[in-house]
Amino acid sequence: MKRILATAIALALGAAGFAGSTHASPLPAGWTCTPALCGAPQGKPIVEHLLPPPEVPPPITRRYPATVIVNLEAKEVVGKLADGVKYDFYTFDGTVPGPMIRVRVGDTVEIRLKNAHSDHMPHNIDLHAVMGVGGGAANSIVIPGHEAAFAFKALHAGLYVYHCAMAPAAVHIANGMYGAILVEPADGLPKVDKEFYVMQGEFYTKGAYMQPGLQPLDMTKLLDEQPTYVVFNGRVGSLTGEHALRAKEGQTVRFFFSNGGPNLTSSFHMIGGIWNTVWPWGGSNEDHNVQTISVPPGGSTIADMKLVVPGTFMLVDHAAVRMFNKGALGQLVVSGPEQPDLYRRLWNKPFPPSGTSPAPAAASSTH
Ligand SMILES: [Cu+2]
Repeated sequence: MKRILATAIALALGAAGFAGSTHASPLPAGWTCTPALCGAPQGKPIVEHLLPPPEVPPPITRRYPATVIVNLEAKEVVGKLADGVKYDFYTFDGTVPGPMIRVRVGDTVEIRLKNAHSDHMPHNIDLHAVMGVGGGAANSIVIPGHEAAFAFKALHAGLYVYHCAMAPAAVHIANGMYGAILVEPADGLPKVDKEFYVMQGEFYTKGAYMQPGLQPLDMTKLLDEQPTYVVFNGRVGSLTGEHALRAKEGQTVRFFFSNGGPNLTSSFHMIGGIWNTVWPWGGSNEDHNVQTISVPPGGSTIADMKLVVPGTFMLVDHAAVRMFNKGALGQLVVSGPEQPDLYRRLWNKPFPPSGTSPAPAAASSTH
C-alpha cells in the first residue's frame, strides 16, 4: 500500500512539472507535454535549417524529444516596402518576417541570437512558445557584434509569434522584427500537400501610401495606431504576381498565419474559399468550415483549405481598406481544369425595365 502511495505521489510530482497535467478537461493527445512524451533530449543536437518566408521547414518525422539549435541574427537592412518605396527594416535574418522555426513538443530549443556588427540598436527576442519570464527577452539582449543564447523546453504545441522586445518594443516590431515558431504536436499535424508561411504587419511612414523614396517611421501615426501600410510578409506585393503562391486543384494547402502587429487585429480570409480545418488561435482547439479568422497582434492561426476549383484566389485582411488601400493582399494561383458542377457563370444580360410585361416563364415550378 505504502509503495502504491509513494508511486502515486511520485507520478503526481513528476506530472506537476508539465503544465498540461494541471487541467481537468481533455486536451488532444500530444499537444501538451507529459512525462512520457517529454523526457530528456535524445540524440545529437539538431541545428535548425532556416528558410526565408513564405517557405516552411518540412514536417518533423522524429518521434522523440531532441535539442534543437536555432541560430538567428538581428539585422537592420534597408529594403523594399513597395515599388519605389524603401524602408529601414529591423529584421531577424534579413527578412520580414524572420524565418519560421519548426520544433516538436518536448524539444529543448536553444536560441542563439547574434546582433550584426553593422547594426546600430540593441535587439533581443521574446518567443511566445516559451514558458518563462519575458519569453527569453532578458536573456537575449545583444548589442551590435554580440551573441547571446538561452534554452527553453517547448511544453505546448502550437503556432507562436516571436518578436524583438527591446524598448520601445512597438518601434522594433513596427520596423518588422517578428517571426513565427511552430511547435508541432507529438505526432505532427495532419498531412497536407503544401504549406505556406505568411505574417501580417503594419508600417507607419512619414510619407503617404506609395510615396516614393526612403520613408522614415512616423511616431505620431504609430502611437495613434494609424498605419500607412498593412502588408503580408513585409511589403506590398510580396505574394502577388511573380511572387504569388501556387498550388494545384485537388491539393490541400495549409497557411501558418501570424500577426506581428504591432497594433491591428487581422481578419484573415481567402476570397472565394472556406477554410476546411482551422486551429483558430494556433493552439489545439480545432474548428471547421470557417470563412474569416480573427488573428490578434502577437497571435497566430493555422488554416487548411482543400482547393476544388482553379483560379487566382486573393488572400486578404478582410478589413477592406487594408486590402485595397494599404497592401494587405496576396494571391494563391490554383491550376487545374474548370469544375462547372461546382462553380460556373450562368448569364449576364439586360432585363426589361419595370412596368413592361415580363417574358413568359420558360418552365413552371410547383414548389
Ligand atoms: Cu529589435
